[in-house]
Amino acid sequence: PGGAPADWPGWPAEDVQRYRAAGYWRDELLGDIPAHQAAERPHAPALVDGERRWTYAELDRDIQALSGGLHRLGFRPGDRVILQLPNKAEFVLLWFALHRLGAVPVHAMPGHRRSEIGHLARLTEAAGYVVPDRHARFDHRELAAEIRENHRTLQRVIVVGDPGGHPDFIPFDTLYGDGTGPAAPPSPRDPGDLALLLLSGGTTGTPKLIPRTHHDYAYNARTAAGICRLGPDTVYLAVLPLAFNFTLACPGILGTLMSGGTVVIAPNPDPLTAFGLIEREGVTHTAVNPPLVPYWLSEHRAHRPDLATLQLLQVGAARLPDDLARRIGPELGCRLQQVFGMAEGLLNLTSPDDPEEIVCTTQGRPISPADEIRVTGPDGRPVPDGHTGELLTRGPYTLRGYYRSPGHAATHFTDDGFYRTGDLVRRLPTGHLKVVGRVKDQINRGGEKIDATEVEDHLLAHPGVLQAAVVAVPDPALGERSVAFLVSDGAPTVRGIAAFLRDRGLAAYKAPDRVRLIDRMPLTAVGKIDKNALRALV
Ligand code: J2J
Repeated sequence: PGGAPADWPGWPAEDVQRYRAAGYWRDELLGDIPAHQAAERPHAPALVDGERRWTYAELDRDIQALSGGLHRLGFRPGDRVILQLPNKAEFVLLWFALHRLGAVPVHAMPGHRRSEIGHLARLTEAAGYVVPDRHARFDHRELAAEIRENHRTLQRVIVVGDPGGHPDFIPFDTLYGDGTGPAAPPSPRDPGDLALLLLSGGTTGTPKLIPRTHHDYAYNARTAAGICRLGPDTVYLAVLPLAFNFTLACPGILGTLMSGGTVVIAPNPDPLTAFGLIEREGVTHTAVNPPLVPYWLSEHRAHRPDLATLQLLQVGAARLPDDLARRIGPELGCRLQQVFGMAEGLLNLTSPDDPEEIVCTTQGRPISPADEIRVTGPDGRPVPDGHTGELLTRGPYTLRGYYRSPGHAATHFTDDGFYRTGDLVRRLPTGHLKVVGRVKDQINRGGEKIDATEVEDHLLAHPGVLQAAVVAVPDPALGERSVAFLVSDGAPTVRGIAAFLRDRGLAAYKAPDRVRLIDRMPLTAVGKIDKNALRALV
């Protein structure tokens, strides 16, 4: 059902054979990882969330019980289930329980609202939706009720916490039953089947979904874990959202659990929360985005926490300024690793063996020898090393097309299957990449991606707005911020626009940070809105 080949283009047969023969793709299902580890090291610590702790045996037992509960509720292999949870152990438990059953988690971010979730529900025909009761002063049960009302396929809502005034919502805790019931029948899925759906940052108006398979995703996590030298002694602190590809699999939670290490969940990204957990749990590895780095440095100076166990701080999702990068080692006493990744696949890491200069000034190199890289100029032809061009890539864990979206094949992929990243890079002779810009119409707001077209389409629905263009402008704290240029017969304000977009169900982080009214849009020679000219106005 979910993995019907018509829903997404897989890899061509000869590549499948090549990736298998090379040992990149193995016959492993993501849902089997906890059971394998439980057999090997039952009493080793696997997961920590606040005062709650699981050994591998306990983790496996709970996942089995949950999978049985999901099965009794009627979830079946191939069913898509939208998972929208903040940083809590339940995310990890449910993610594996869905895989154990053969169901397909659809990753939503905690900040997503009616517009994004409705789109996911429609596109995936999801059978279920998992939410917290309340999070960040928002009642997710109300959103869930509205989504279910409007999507007939979506019958079951699972609530982590109190289902409130919704008697037919299923409290997460009841999925365990009495803990002795049968697990779901073993997943009948193939490692090449669709395993999960990740949201793309998007550049085409509506968010696109990225199909990831069991063997490609496991390969991604295992390879990253090898480069980061994870092992049974690793203690990984999950600071960024668990649903983020970076936190989950680069190497993140998945790489740590595959290595027999311990995952510790940070309930929020506050540096003092992280420092407390690093000291208490002996954290060895963690990952943050560039806007968090100055806070880590200043709070470290102010509070002098003992970070002696911390070996590696990964930083990625947006460009880390070189000067900031250089301060991390000396001030925090750990190694920096730059991470340039994308939910679509390709992952670049600096290595612990790279010289300091490379670690501080590049965004790493591809993790797999089978990652193919092309850097092309405006004419589509490869540029020499050291010159700027668009990054194109193909490989054993990079998608060949979006989910249920054949229309995007021509714009986002070459005829021979390379994915156009939309990122402008320079490649050094060592293979390391420097990210120097972007050709895609996107704002990278401190690591959160905003699709300009998506926001513009919503703005044009405003009765007072005649024309709209959203552009990125530099920002000292976030790297970039969004500015909406509007041609309007009214006087819309930032707050008014934010309220309008919120009412339309758009996630709050997509609302423009600034609004500027102009008389008419500057146009390019072919009559399109000239965004370079707009940026120059700021
Ligand atoms: C500049 N731009 C970067 C970096 C990502 C690991 C890390 C990050 C992501 C991620 C991820 C960048 N410097 N170091 O999935 O597994 C921008 C690029 C890229 C886009 C992808 C992972 N690291 N970027 O950020 O799917 O523009 O994934 O194409 O959210 O983020 O965004 P996303």
